[in-house]
Amino acid sequence: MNEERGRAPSLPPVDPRRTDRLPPDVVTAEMLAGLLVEGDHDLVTWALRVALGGRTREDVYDTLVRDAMRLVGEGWHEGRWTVSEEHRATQTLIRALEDVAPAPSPTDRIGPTAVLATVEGEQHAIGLILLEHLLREGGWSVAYLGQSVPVDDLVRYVARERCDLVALSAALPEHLGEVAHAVAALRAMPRPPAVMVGGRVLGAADRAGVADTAGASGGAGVSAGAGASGGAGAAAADLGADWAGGTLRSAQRFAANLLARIPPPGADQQVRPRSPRGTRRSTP
Ligand code: B12
Repeated sequence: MNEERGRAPSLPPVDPRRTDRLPPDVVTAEMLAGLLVEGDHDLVTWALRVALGGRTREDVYDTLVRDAMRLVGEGWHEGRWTVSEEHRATQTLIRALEDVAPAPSPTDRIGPTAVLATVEGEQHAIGLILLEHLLREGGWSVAYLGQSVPVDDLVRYVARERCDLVALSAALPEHLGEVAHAVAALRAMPRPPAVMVGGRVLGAADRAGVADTAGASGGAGVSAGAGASGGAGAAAADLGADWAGGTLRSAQRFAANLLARIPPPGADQQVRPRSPRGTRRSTP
């Protein structure tokens, strides 16, 4: 039928509710990018579930999801896909990620708090959504503030909520100055949180280098990993953060080491509201 109308069938018939008996590498970045640009929510969720069924979450996020969005960006940059198609891909990914997010657990309410934000002007925030999933699985209570948070406001929030970790993300080099400003303001607080910085601007060269370095020395107050990835690493070191790098894999180890050092909650620990789900569907 499709051929008669001149349209090639793009996929074998699949039931998006079933992900069993499929090897995870069936899903490629090219396939995922195509599904994202089509805005096919069900099949994007299916593809992510298949991949997550056989690979670690950090691996799927650091490679498959990142590479698929890189392909979306290239298609947009080269004029093969329109701005609307890029936006649809972005929104489809954000929605599908809600479907594959880790199930709520008690630590969502009582774990130490990590705050995730981009600095003022920076709109690229999908990396932080991915990081939220990993931190929640690792025992953190996560406050995802999203895009473009003014530094003064961020500092007030961190003080009021007594947060232990702040993660900032940046994709564009022109925002590194604001990131450095945010890091300095956070470190000057009476009860400073650990600060980690990541994002596209820090490159992907650390897929090998930073991961190893962070594993060896990651922990609160340690500049782990920044030096290992050449130019991007040097820029990261200049930011003054406790940790800086380009992959979730290596950040996860830093966060786990930090968590292990935070004393368990006392009897007076307050149960916090869980981050609302389903609120990220539009870009403010
Ligand atoms: C989606 C997208 C957008 C969306 C973002 C929506 C959103 N809610 O996030 C919108 C439409 C808003 C957007 C806007 C723009 N964009 Co844009 N965008 C992209 C695109 C296609 C995908 C980004 C993405 O989500 N990638 C997927 C995630 C998973 O990858 P990631 O961010 O790198 O995150 C990974 C790591 O970096 C890490 N990570 C990320 N953050 C953190 C944080 C911590 C703490 C840690 C540990 C790790 C970590 O984890 C992730 C997994 O490994 C990229 C293309 C690309 N190559 O990435 C262009 C791209 C980044 N955009 C680009 C541009 C030019 C723009 C605009 C200037 C376009 C314009 N003219 O308006 C604006 C700038 C907006 C602004 N002021 O910030 C360029 C940047 C070029 C450059 N200078 O480097 C790119 C590369 C496209 C291109 N090829 O030209 N964009």
